[in-house]
Amino acid sequence: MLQPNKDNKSLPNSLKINSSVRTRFNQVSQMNKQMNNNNNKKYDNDEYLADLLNVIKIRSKIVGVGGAGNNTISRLQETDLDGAKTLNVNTDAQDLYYSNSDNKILIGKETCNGLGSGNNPYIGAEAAKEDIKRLNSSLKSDIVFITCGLGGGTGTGAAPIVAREAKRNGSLVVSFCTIPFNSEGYERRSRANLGLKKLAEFSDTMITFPNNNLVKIIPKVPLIIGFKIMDEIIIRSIREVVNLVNSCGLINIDFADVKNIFDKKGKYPSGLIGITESLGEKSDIINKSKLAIHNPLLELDANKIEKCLVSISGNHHLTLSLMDSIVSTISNEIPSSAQLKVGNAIDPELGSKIRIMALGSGPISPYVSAAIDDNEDLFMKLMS
Ligand SMILES: Nc1nc2c(ncn2[C@@H]2O[C@H](COP(=O)(O)OP(=O)(O)OP(=O)(O)O)[C@@H](O)[C@H]2O)c(=O)[nH]1
Ligand SMILES: [Mg+2]
Repeated sequence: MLQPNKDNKSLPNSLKINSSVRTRFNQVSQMNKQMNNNNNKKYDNDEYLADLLNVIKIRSKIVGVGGAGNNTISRLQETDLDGAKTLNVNTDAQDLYYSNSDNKILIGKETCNGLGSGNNPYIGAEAAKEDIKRLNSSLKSDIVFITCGLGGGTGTGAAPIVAREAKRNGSLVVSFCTIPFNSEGYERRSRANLGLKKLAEFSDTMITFPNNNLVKIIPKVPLIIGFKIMDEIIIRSIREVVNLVNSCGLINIDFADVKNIFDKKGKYPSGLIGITESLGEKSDIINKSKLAIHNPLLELDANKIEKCLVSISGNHHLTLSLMDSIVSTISNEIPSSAQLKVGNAIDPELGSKIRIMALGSGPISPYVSAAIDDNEDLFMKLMS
């Protein structure tokens, strides 16, 4: 099979421009009209189609900011991530050196001398501003996923600047961030509150994981293991969303569905994600479907869901009856007025397992609304 050609040899130079997917698609449409008028047979071949697929492919970038963000990206690189480029951004040269990503940017060489921000989000933001041009040009993508741990200096201060630059480039920005454990102290929580507000300003959707929710589920876990589990949850979430986006294209309405969920809505950008796996036994399928829509790590009210995308993956033996159980369980958990779209992917590597991913919009994270409303007391109370 002919593979999409990176050089787009059969397409004019204008299409190689780093423009948004919508612009690229419009350019292709214009070109097609001209080609039809000229009855130009040269373009009716596989080489052209392969190049076309490359041009309209959704470009995804995953950016880790600060120590926690860099860790997440390094571990994401170890998985079979396909179809997205990764970028690590840090003020700390050592952390950045030992991290693993497709590209790296050491921000704030003047401000921080490669030594980190010293827990100061203001310095983190200044460091990002120092390298604003390099950041901006590295972020040119259709979708930018940002990941960081809020509460320190670099992620908290620089991630909002990264999000702002990505938005300036016209990208859809989806931010995955953690809120510190209560035990990390008042200062960290307070910094997280301010950072969350700024990051929300430039994100289309925020997926906010309060670390404390992990304590509620597995109370005896040591801090370091807690961080590792959170990393794993974020990695899975990003990887599954990237896979979903990659299995779509502009010509496939599924990309519009993903965008429909993540596009900014109102004052509080807040999104739901839940991923579960089942071995396919009926009662387990029902439990795992409920768990996906009521992700206990997020504290979001499924009754407020307005739009919901459910992606069900399994091997070739996934039956219609199991699919039906998943969809009817989830339909019963969300308002009848909610828009529900279901996708199905075949993944032979899952063996007998069935993976359920729910994405939703409508419910608002209480952390996001408290931060945006400058209600620090409520933010602190939520964490206690
Ligand atoms: N999931 C996860 N969270 C972490 C990890 N390390 C730290 N965190 C969380 O992320 C928050 C910010 O920590 P870092 O990412 O190390 O801080 P930073 O952004 O590098 O900021 P500075 O080092 O102060 O410049 C912490 O308060 C923790 O809640 C990690 O390895 N995994
Ligand atoms: Mg750091």
